[in-house]
Amino acid sequence: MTHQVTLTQFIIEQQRGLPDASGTFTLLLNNIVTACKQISHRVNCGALIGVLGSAESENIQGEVQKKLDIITNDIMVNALDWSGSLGGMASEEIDDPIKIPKQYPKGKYLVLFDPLDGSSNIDINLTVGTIFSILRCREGVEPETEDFLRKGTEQVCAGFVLYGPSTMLVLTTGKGVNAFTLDQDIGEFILTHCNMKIPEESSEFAINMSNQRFWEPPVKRYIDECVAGTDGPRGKDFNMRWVASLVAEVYRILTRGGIFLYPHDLRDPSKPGKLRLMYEANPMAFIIEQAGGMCSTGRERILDLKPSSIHQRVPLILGSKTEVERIIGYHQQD
Ligand code: FBP
Repeated sequence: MTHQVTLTQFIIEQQRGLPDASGTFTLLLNNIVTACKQISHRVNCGALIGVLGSAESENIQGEVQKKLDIITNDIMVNALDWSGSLGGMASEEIDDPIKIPKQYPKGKYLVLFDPLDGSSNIDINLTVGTIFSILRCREGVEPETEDFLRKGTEQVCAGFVLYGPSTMLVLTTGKGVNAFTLDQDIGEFILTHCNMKIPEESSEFAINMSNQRFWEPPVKRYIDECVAGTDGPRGKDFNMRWVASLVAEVYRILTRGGIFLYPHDLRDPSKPGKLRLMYEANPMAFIIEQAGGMCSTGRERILDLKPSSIHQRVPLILGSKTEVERIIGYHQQD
């Protein structure tokens, strides 16, 4: 029988030999994974346990929260606050950084997360996910908001869990991208996709076409050329997908290439894009770059942006390298 590598074995082997490896990071990751298994179970049971539908509340983004937005946020917080590995947390669903309760020790990491990405898909039984980003922090002090506002290049780990036909974890610690599939029978994530690499070229794009009239000229030009197919300057046909779940779009791009755009939107100058830098764009950018792809606002590399607030929004363009380079080129010519 072939030996199956569990996530725990994979992480311990990756950490072995690192000069400052104390096991704290392994514990933190283990706790995130435990939370995600609980979320996977809730998402899977859906209407059977009454978790679908809206709650009577809005989050900091002014979006109506789903019941599962609140439940999954609580699952993450409760799985992480006691461990002693964290100095603090930040969540899409909570306005300010979440403090570690006084009775627990504070640790050397910060975690930022979107507990349920793509939650508009939950009631129609499509793929959703949890996204997380891990940063180091000053040990033993109460982190201020400023301590969280660090460039994506400073992430020590990023990952997302996909609750789809199977539950999968995609992970990077800066040494490539690996994906693990949850074996529901034994409750373990098993390494199933080693060292994932995004094909450099592709002919598939993902964008919400209903926002077309609000796009800037470089994005409009790129999509117009894709849609023109063999009759246009690209001389080939393109395919389109839009799941409306960032986790699902990124996973598709990791497996067969392509490009995803949630570009700058001229509708509302106070919102430069829809997606959030710190717990959506940054972790995805770390993963995409580690898999050989690119991630940009169209004008700047996502990982080089200096965040101005925890819930900051950014334009997001990610995927196969040559396609992202082309769009950056169109922005430079604009
Ligand atoms: P949430 O975090 O509120 O779920 O929003 C993020 C997101 O769902 C992304 O996963 C997805 O790419 C995008 O919004 C879909 O946006 P739209 O509603 O324009 O299709």
